[in-house]
This record gives sequence, C-alpha cells and structure tokens, in this order.
Amino acid sequence: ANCILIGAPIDEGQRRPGCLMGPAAFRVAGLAAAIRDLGHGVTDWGDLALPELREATCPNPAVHSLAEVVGWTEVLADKVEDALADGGLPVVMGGDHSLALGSVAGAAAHAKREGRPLFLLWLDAHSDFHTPMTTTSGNLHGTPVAYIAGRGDFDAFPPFPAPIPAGRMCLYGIRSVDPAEHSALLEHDIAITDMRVLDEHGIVAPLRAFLERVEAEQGMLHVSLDVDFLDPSIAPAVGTTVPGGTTFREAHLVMELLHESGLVTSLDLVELNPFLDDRGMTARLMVDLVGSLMGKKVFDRPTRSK
Ligand code: DIR
Ligand code: MN
Ligand code: MN
Ligand code: MN
Repeated sequence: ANCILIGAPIDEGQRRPGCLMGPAAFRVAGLAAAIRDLGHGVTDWGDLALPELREATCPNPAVHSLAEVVGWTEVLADKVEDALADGGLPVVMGGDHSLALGSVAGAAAHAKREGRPLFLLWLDAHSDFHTPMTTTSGNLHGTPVAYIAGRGDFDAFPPFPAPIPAGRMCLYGIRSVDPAEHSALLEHDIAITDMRVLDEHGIVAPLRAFLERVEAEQGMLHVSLDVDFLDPSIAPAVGTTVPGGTTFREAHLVMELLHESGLVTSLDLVELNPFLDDRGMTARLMVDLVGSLMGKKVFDRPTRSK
C-alpha cells in the first residue's frame, strides 16, 4: 500500500486539551518508519490547518466549538478524498474522534464516485451515536457514527455524501453507551458488538463474519481506531478511559485479521492525548498496532481458507 499520513490536530470535539499534540506524538513514536519497514510507501502530507470559520449555530446550548468542528469536517473530507483518488491509503492521525465526521465523509464521497459500497469498522469503547441535538456533554466527538448513518440534526454540516446503512457498520468493543444513543441505536437497527459479545464469542469470530460481508460485496473499508478501544492499563493516554477494554493481544489480533483480509482502504487513529501518556507507551502501542495492520507478524502463516 501507499500510505498517506494526514495530521489532524483537532481537540475541539471534546473538552480536555492535548489531542492536538497527537499527530506529533505519532510521528515521534515512529509511525512512518514502522509502515515503511514493512515494505509500504509512506508520504506525510503534514498537519492540516483549520480554514476560515463560518458562523454555525445549533439549538442545543450544550454544544460547543461547532464552527471549528464543521471547518475540520470540510477540510478533512476533502483531503481524505484526495488521498484515495491518488490511489493512497489515508491514515488520519488525530486529534479527537470528531475528525471522523470528515474522514469518513471523504471516504464515502470517494466510494460513491467509484460505485463501491463503503463499510465502517468502529473500534471504540463508545458508540458515538449522538446527534448535536441529543448530546448532553456537548462534545461533538460523540456524534460521528450518527452523521455517517445519515441521522438528522446535522444541519450545520455538509450533507453526508452517501450514508452508510446499518448492515455495513460494525461497532466493536463498545462498553459505554448513553441513554439517548441506546434508544437511537435500537431504532436504527445498528448491531453492537459490545464487550459482552466479545467475551462470549471471542475477539475473532464476529470480526471475521463482518469482513466476509465486506469481501462478498467488494466493499471499501474504513477503520476508525479510538485509543479507548484498548484497556486503560495498556493505553492510558486518552481523556475518556473506560475499564474493561481490549487486551494487548486481542487488539493485535484484530489488526492481524484486518491485514490478512486485505480490505482496509482508510484508517483513523484518534483520541490519543500525549499529555496524559506514560512515557509514550500509548503512542508506541498505537504505532505497533498499525504495524500489525500493515502486515507485521511473528511468523508467516498461509492465510486461512478463503
Ligand atoms: C460520551 C463520551 N458518550 C459523550 N463519548 C466519547 O460525551 O457523548 N468519548 N466518544 O470518547
Ligand atoms: Mn480536493
Ligand atoms: Mn470515539
Ligand atoms: Mn471512545
């Protein structure tokens, strides 16, 4: 693959300062070299900057930084679409999860132009299914899945290019869902592979089932990896830690399966807050996980029967 690194120093989607140092931490932790050492091409497009802001309003008084998040959404959608049009595999280095409003919009615009279905794998403790009207925290990093699913109340944002139907989404590792998200997820019939499901069926089977559907439809696959997908004991550098996350081995196994599938077409690395890290351990783990996603393995085994 030809990976295109895109820095998105966004922290307006939540309230804890620090995520804007994420792209720098990914670079210091050696993201480009980790990918290049596996034989892939890497181009770093540098960090994006916020365009001139337009007025944006939302009737929900809790919502903050709306104009900034809309601005980031527009610039990111454009760049991710450009990277895909160039034949690259965009790797968006966040920044908080609000960046996925833009990155997935860019991927969706590209998929629409190619006439291919876009699938979404959301690796997160949270379902991020609020709209700007239902969020009580007012933090827009809790909204991208709703935007991607085509829910209403995103009037301040550009219309989502081609909303992803519930059957093409997989929310994986979920263990924190707010009441308003819970009822909306049921209404929209979005299947949640929460930690209960993973405890019962293991980390492999539900992911394989999803990847088989992506392959059957020759889909594109966007993967959005939130640091809090991981257990806080191995990944402390995130503002919203939730106990009971995936272990080191489970997370690597997910990445190895993704590599073997050969299906991933774009990737977000989000919510890393280097100010909260313990001597760079979370940044390094995230880089190692990207290594597994790009083909690093202990021992080469023939891919399981396809
Ligand atoms: C919570 C936390 N559901 C909110 N969300 C996220 O503020 O809406 N934390 N995404 O990472
Ligand atoms: Mn463009
Ligand atoms: Mn998230
Ligand atoms: Mn999260």
